[in-house]
Amino acid sequence: MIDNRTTGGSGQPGPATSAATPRSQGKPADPDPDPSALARCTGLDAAGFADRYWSREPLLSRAAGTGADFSDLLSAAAVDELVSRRGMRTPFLRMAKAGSVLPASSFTRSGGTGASIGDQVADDKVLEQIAGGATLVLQALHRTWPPLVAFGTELAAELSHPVQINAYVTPPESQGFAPHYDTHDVFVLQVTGRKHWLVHEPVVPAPLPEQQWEKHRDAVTSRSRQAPAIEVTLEPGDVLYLPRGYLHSATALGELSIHLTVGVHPVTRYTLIRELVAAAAADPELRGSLPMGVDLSDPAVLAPWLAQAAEALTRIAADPDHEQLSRVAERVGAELTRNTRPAPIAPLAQAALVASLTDDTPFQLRPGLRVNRQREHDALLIRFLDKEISLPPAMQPALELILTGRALTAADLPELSSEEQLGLARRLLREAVTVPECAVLECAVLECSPPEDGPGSVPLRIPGA
Ligand SMILES: O=C(O)CCC(=O)C(=O)O
Repeated sequence: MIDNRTTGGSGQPGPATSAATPRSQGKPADPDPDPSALARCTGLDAAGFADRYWSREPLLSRAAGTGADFSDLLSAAAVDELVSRRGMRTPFLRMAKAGSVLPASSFTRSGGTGASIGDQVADDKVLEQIAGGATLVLQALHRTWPPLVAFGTELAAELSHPVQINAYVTPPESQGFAPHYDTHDVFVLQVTGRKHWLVHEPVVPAPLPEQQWEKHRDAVTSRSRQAPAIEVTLEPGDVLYLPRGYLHSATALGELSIHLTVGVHPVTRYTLIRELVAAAAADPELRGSLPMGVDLSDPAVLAPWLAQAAEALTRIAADPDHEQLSRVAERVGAELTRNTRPAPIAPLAQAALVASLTDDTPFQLRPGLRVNRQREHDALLIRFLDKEISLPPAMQPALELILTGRALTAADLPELSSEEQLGLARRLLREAVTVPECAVLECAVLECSPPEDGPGSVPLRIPGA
């Protein structure tokens, strides 16, 4: 039964139950003809979403209130193309039916001569499985489907946490997955058709990646038999935000349903503790041995030593100039770099541009690229992705200007001769630190934080967010 409260009646965004709060609690985003990715997901400005909902409360945003429409991001025709013409392989796709995941052999086979690897999608088998009621999941579309590559890059920059995007394609009157929770937050974007969702309160609030639902199967099953916290039918353009841990399951209604699930993998306080402890290995005091001749399994014996170790960690954490604290920040930055994909580049177009570059060719920082710069032994070290390059320190002002994300030409680069300007512009294009101005990815221009002295990452944000 559908809880009528969940439909919002007036079509205004509103709570499904007390657990899903109305958008009116935050500041509605200005009616913007070109809303940001986050505003499309929430109908709110970034501050309104951050203050009230982020990582805290479910949020239901109705298309009737936000005017959202996601048909530019994916369509049934796009799913057909992905399944039949792109040679997709597992684990980029999965299928599930009535709560069970199907074996890959039931929807894959070899692609024949010249493409014989056996785990490629078999379009005819997918057709058969969908006709039999199975749900198709296309995974990691933020990597492979251009509109979602752009959307995912923009959203990750706005949230400053990594995102992934999967699509769920469910035939009428069918359910793919059993009730479960995810260890990442989700924005569920209904693209086409209608899907009925049941959501239950977490059995493990804010679970970490190592706290998967399968380890709590009995608790999940028993909670999912209770009355749901939220019961809602999503229609095209509706979005449901669920912080990690909320149990969910969904059934397509009378027509084919396609939804996108944007998973947000947050950096957590636990990440900080983990990295703080890792950085503490550099501290000789914290490497010290515990006393001999005592029972180290006795809590009473351990207590003062534990208090002392915790105090040393607190000292590190409380001192903004502490060397170990910079190390924690570096390690968090490295994790974000590993998990966040910058905008794609076009290697051939980029190489052609390097060859033809003049002092008035516009270029910009590659959107979504995290860049760490550091002065070391009279060199300026630039770290990004898994690469490191070294530049003469005199190029720092020019580099800082590039890191602002603005569109520039070589002639704009300060404090360099025209030969050095062209040399730096060519080098950064060849290293894929910069790209032709918005030629590769249609996206918002990203701004960087003001330059700092010493080591520092460049947190990217959307102007005005
Ligand atoms: O549609 C389904 O069966 C489940 C969807 C889901 O778990 C998700 O979108 O995260």
